[in-house]
Amino acid sequence: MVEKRVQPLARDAMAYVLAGGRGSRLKELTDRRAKPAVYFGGKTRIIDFALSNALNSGIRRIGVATQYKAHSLIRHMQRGWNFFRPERNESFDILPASQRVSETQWYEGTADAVYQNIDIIEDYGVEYMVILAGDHVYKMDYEYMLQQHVDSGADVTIGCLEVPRMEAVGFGVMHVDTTDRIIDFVEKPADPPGIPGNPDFALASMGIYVFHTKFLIDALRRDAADPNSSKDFGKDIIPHIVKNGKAVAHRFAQSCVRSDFEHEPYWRDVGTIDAYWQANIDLTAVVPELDIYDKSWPIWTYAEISPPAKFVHDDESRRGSATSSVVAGDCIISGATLHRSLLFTGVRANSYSKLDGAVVLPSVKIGRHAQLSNVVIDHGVIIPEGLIVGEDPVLDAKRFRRSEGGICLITQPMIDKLGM
Ligand code: ADQ
Ligand code: ADP
Repeated sequence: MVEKRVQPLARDAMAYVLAGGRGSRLKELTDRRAKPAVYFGGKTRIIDFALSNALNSGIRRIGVATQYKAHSLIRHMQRGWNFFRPERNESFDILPASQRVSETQWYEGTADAVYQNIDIIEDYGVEYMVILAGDHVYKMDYEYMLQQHVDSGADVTIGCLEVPRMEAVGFGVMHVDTTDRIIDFVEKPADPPGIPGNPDFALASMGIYVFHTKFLIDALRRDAADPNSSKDFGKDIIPHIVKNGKAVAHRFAQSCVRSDFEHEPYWRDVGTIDAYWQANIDLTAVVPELDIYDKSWPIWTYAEISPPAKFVHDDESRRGSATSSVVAGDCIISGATLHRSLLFTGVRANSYSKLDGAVVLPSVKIGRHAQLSNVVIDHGVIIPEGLIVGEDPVLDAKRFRRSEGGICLITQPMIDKLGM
């Protein structure tokens, strides 16, 4: 008799995506939408990476906790992530902070964003919970992490990355023994401890946790009853388990999904204008570090059905061309020149305009003779004729949000103030 294949653990897991944080270091880009809803890579939004990872890993039950400026995010998920069928034991729940536990409360911290929906989680009756952050760009097969969790008998398994030591100030940092059991965990230390034998690097938490559901629920209830707790995974739940239970580190390198093109494990926070610009522009490289064309690990999204991109090049020396660029559907490059730029759906670039190092969000219109370098242009902005950005740093900083790295974020209110 043929032996039945063992069911993947992912089929008995729920992915719970925390998508309520603002991402304030993205400045005006998150004025109207939460960080997970920010556009990334020409067609997708940041949250599509965590959601696609869950789906590609075999997880069929997903919950997304939203809070800050959730409209754009909710609309995106309603349009693009609406194919789950209860008849097939699948579900996709959007869980806005809705004062379900007490009438006055929003989600206080990340643990509270799960605690307030315990009844929903219990209803699913799944064995494992995979807690994810909705605001990172990476490809990962969570099945490996689930397997490690079960094999090691851990109370919690934490996804972790090696990062340069001083960059670890923004992360939870852990100390592990030779079996990768976590013996110490400090949330956002001012002076992060290095890895023994590799002191210039620290082991940073990716904010990804696997629990047995029952253990998680007990931990959340205990934490909720503690008046001194800030109800946060990184500050409260995880340090408590490290001290009183068994916490194990899962190395991202073991479960990161890489195509033939990708040499290093790829994970980006894209939490600042500079990091956001860089990660998008990186996709225009000859061989990008992140392969978004890998059919074995597709990044699912909502994308409008759009006509093809068009490049208009005529006899009146209006040269519509793009080199080293990524251009989505419904763009019309009419006598404009693009280099090392990434255009989302529906951008119009008019004659004699020039873009170099431009990340252009959907539906932007670029007027004739505009010259823009090293910019991020927000959704729907209308760039006036002849606008020049990227030549005079002092003037740019007065008019736009100019980052430390010299990238200008351009939004419509900033353009309106110019009176051009
Ligand atoms: P932070 O990066 O500071 O630390 P945090 O602000 O706790 O992250 O947010 C984690 C996730 O939860 C984000 O996806 C955010 O959008 C979401 N979120 C925040 N507040 C929320 C709320 N009230 N309701 C719903 N969702 C909310 C965490 C860990 C660190 C780890 C880093 C890795 O605490 O230990 O190193 O993530 O980025
Ligand atoms: P997306 O994030 O999908 O690009 P928009 O940029 O259209 O969406 O808007 C994000 C959120 O801000 C939506 O909730 C939208 O209704 C709201 N919004 C859009 N334009 C304005 C505006 N001018 N003033 C206030 N809110 C706006």
